[in-house]
Amino acid sequence: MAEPGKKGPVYVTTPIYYVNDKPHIGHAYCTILTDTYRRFHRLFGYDTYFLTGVDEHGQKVQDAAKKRGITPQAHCDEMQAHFRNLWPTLHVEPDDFIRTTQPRHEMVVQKALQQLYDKGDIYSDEYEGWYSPWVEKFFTEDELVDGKCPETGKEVYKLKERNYFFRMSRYEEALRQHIMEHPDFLVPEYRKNEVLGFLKKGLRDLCISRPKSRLSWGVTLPFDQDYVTYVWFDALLNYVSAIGLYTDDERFRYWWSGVHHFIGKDILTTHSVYWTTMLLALGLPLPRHIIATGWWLTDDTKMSKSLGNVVNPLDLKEKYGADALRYFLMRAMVIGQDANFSELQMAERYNGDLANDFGNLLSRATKLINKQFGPVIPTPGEYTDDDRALIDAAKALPGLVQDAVASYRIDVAIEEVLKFVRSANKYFNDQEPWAVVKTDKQRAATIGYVALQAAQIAAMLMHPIMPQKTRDMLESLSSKPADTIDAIKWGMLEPGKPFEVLGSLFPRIDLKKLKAQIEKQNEKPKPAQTRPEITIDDFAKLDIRTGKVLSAEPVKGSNKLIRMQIDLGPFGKRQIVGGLGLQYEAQDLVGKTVIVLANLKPRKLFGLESQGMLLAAGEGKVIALLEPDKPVSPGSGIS
Ligand code: ME8
Repeated sequence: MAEPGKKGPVYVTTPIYYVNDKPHIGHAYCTILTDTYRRFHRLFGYDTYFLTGVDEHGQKVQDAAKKRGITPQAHCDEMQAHFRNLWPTLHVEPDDFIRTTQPRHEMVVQKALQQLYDKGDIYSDEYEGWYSPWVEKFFTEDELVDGKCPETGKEVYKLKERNYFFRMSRYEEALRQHIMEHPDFLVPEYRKNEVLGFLKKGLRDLCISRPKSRLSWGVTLPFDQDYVTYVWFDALLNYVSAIGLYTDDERFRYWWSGVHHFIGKDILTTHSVYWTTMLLALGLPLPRHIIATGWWLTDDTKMSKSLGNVVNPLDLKEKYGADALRYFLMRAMVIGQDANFSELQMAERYNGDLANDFGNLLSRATKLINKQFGPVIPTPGEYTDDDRALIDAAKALPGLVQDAVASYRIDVAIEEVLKFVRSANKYFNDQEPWAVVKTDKQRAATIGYVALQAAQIAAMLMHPIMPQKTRDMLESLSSKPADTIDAIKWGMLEPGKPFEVLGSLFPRIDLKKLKAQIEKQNEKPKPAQTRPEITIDDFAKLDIRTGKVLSAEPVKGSNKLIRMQIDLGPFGKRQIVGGLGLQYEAQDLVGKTVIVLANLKPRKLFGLESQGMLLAAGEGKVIALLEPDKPVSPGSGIS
């Protein structure tokens, strides 16, 4: 039941992240967004619960652990800490952190599997398809690209395997109907067409198992000990296992009735189709909202570890502070759309919005009042029309913020607060309290109070975005973050209470220096210089030909030199002595077709005449003999 006086439940979830990856800015974004959304709803008076966690089963984890020579469990125990420990440093405060290897979760997965098996929604069947070991997936004939794995372009193999299937097709119509009847189910709404398009192709049943002979790191099927369930069937259930499905029905029903899944658009199908049909089959209500975010890109490409273009949230946090990072991520992205990540843009916003506008209001007002009246919140006198204009804007602000957040426009909510802060800064400038104080102390006190009250309101409304900085600001005014939005009222700032003049809340970033740094990082190393130019006539002087190695033996007394007899076809046989001994065993060279510089002046090495030179690539430890990529006869010319 909701706590007395609270609005209904808002249960927010992030995807559970693959434990094998290190968290990057994309993971941080989705988690900070969920945290922010939760903090806003707590402020709006809702009863809230926030779940995040990690996805620990699957082939990649099993393989990574094997490579390290440790158990998958030990590997997971270590890796999950990257995520668990990151969140508090970014002022993210989940209520629970779930791991799919926890018994509380595995128990729910097994019960759900059994329930669906008993009801005939899971069945076993022989599956034949093109299997790509590189991505551990089966593909149909028409999904292949030029007969190869569509994701890696590598070889695929025809594989027949008995597996278990979830009768997803049975729920196609019910899902379509739900989507049509609930326009706010998928956020942004335009995602609806994507999912309906997917359904239009016809839902196939979903393979949900892997034989243990292939993959053992998973949850065992309760009705067949030789199989584990495949990643998604396991992972998606985290959302319900964490809140008491099968163990605490009242708790489960309560939180489940207000669930908001925050996910990236890459996993929209798994959430809006696999997960929803699983829920329909289990007889459970569908999620209230699935919010699919866009991607952070670098140079218009999705960040991914394999591309090596990821931005590390910890680096940015060290440089700008967690709150400034949160501010940028929430301000710069419109939920659902992609955005390019640029540190320079982040620094520009930081200087413009936070140092110049948001932090400046409080800092200027407290400094001036302190100078004129001492560190005590002044008592306002009668308000003028100018004061009233700002007061009206302040009174409207909580409603504007609430509306923007309710329509998932956190960027707009921030902009509303910033707009207000800018007008408060302008008000302070225009009123010139530093001049007014000379003739009218009361008026100067009123201006001071109005500015401080405006700063307090702005800080309270910005608290969900920047929890620590705003707390510092509020504490400096003998205040604290508001418990509910209704408490954010003009006049709540108490005259007579002490305040503290804070040092710079958002010290300015030196953009010139940053630009220089970035330029330096992006500087491409100058290409190495080749040897001086030659003409084609110079090149034509070289007589390069293919040759076949007839015999090869190490040269006595040398650890490097190998003496070879090479057949140059019409040009006869040659003895060539080459320094290949550290790279090749002499006998392995016999039979190879090599490339020979045939008109090199002979010279003696260890008393043996070498009548030419073999061409090889590389230097130092790696030397590779050049070879034609098709058979050619000895003595063929090279041009
Ligand atoms: O998919 N921009 O985990 P995952 C924005 N374990 N968000 C991004 C992003 C980017 N460049 N890259 C990743 C999985 N994300 C499954 C989920 S849930 C039952 C199982 C975010 O570690 C985005 O939210 O690959 C995306 O959906 C999530 O990270 C995927 O994390």
